[in-house]
Amino acid sequence: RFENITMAPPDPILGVSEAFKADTHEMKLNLGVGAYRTEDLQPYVLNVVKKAENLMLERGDNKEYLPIEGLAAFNKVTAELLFGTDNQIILQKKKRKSVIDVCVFCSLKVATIQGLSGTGSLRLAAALIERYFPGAKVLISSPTWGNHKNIFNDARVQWSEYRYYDPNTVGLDFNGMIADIKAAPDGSFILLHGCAHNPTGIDPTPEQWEIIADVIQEKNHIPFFDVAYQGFASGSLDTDASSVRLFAARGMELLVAQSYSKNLGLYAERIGAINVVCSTADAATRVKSQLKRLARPMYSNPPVHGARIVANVVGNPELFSEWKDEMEMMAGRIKSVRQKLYSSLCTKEKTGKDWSFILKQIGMFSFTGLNKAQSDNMTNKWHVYMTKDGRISLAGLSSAKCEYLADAIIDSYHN
Ligand code: PLP
Ligand code: TYF
Repeated sequence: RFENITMAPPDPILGVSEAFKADTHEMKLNLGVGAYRTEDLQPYVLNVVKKAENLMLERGDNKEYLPIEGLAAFNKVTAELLFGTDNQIILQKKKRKSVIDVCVFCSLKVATIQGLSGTGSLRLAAALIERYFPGAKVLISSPTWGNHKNIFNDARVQWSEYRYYDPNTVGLDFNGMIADIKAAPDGSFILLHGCAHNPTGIDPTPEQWEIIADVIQEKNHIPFFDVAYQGFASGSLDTDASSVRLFAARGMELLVAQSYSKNLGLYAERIGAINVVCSTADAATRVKSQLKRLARPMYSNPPVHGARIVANVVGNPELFSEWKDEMEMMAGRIKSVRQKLYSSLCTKEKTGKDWSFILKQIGMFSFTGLNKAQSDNMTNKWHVYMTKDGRISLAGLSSAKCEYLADAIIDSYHN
């Protein structure tokens, strides 16, 4: 009976926005959810998105169902964006059929299907693991994006954590990470944030990625990338995909979930993809058929609008180049408030505390090192809304509010 159902806890990230809305203080600041804001702290719709939508209207695109695997033009460009257009694993071999060259899609070594953004794509991959790798374990970083645990719990996939964050240095615990990946049962799935680690903003260096790949290969593990911020870490789409490409270049099998929520600002369109890189094109065809089989009873087929936007932007050289400019602008704004926050902290801090970790972190977030009580002080006293793990979203900060935020952080630290 429904009467017996208890209250579910609120989402620790999305719940912050609810509390923010209810606050009437004039200085209130929402640094909870990772969503890009303009300098006026307003949501931002990219110009290239508006242009793509206009094109779609002009063409009179219809609203017919998509196939289970999603929009073909989207799947093609999304894999290209991730792996690079000239990557061997996605180059379509041409087979001669009669007099016409026919592109044979099944010659790809990667099975790509459109997913319900990053979350839905991760969930589909989790379902694949649950069905075809019974008993396999997924290793996730400590800490990680909170929803990872929910996703694997609901898919009934076992997970455990590998060390990642070192509170003493507010940096990467690389030795701990490597030791834990080594200690995991052979053939485990290792969940890695492709770039701009959420929540810490701390990424391995290219040299460290090589070592991570070595260990994963030695242990016969399967890397499972979550790429939610391609373009948002460095401002360059290619640079931010280099971790994934490094693994792919070694000929490893891998899973990669992609999201366009952040880099194209398509949060509510729910557009992303799951890519499964296999060792043969044959295996990729079979995996794809199974992904479709998993998707069918879950949601039948994915939504078309966001997929068309991505296909139009990434697939059109002019819009693609404009997108890169806009992304650089967004990443640049975040970098500039990061710098300003750092300078304000250094000027105001009287104890000589070293704040340089803030500059070393990348992407939308900064992990401040504030504990739960200090984070509560930020919210209760200063009306700064953030997650209780000490993460702040710099995408929700304006340069006008950096000084205020620095006061709040310093007060909370010494609280
Ligand atoms: N993975 C990470 C690490 C994230 O930070 C997010 C949130 O942006 C996602 C996945 C998925 O987000 P979405 O479902 O909106 O694509
Ligand atoms: O970490 C964040 O803020 C983003 C947005 O259930 C998000 O990843 C947060 C929670 C959630 C979905 C997206």
